[in-house]
Amino acid sequence: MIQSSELILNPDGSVYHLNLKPENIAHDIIFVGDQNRVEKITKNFDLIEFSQQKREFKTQTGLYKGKRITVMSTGIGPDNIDIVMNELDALVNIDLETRMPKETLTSLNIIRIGTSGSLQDDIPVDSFVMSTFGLGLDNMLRSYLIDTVSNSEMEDAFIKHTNWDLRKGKPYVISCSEKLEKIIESDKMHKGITATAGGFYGPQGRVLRLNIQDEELNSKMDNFEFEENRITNLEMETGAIYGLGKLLGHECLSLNAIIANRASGTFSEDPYKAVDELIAYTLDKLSK
Ligand code: R1P
Repeated sequence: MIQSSELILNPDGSVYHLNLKPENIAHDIIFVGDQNRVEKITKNFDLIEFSQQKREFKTQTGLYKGKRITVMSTGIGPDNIDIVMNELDALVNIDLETRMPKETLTSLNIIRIGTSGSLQDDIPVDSFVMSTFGLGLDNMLRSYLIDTVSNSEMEDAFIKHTNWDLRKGKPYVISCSEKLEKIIESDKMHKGITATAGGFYGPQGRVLRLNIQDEELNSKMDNFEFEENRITNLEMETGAIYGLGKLLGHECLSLNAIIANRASGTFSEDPYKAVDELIAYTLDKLSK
């Protein structure tokens, strides 16, 4: 039995941070970072059956062309993903009354619709990237036993190529769901490795007033290649979603609207339009 200090439930029986009960979520789930992006998706729904918000975690469940979908904001960063993935998994795979893991496990389909900065000149602002791998630079996942799900060869190649300082922790590499990749892919999507940083400024090579440990890191990431995979973009959630998804048995795919190009130093003139187009693209693919 899982103790109440470990799996915390609210007085109404909902999970602690997400404030959700098992019946509130669909098996197809869309993650967004920004809570204001949830309704940009659900305004396209035929109906919304459930809405909830606690802190940055806003959830709506409804029907899109007859398909039940939950849309949820995760907020920013891998630490939030730890909360969201564990509590979502608890909703389907732990009996919240007996506090025992279920014998028959449920696998959720989880798609992130995020924003991101491209590292490559040929992936311009307003384009879309599908993350075939998540490269976690953030360390969150290293609290779990990840050897069975991580790609240690690519990790080692990345560490060598960038001369990575292991005092910052050890990068990890996790692949996307091939099942979801097949459903969502098309010519419109760039594909590549998405690097996930544990912060927005120094951890992504941005210098305002502080010196950073490795000023060359972005350009070294830009020319990293492993078995014809290159690093396309940099954001803050994908590696953590892929890692916890693989460990817990869920299918996960991360899609990003490119709103900044770090190689050329440009930013989208209309980032909301790029996100709206990625939302329309994803809903269309999911409803087929
Ligand atoms: C940083 O501004 C945030 O934007 C990106 C990053 O991953 C980080 O969460 O994604 P979202 O727009 O989905 O939040």
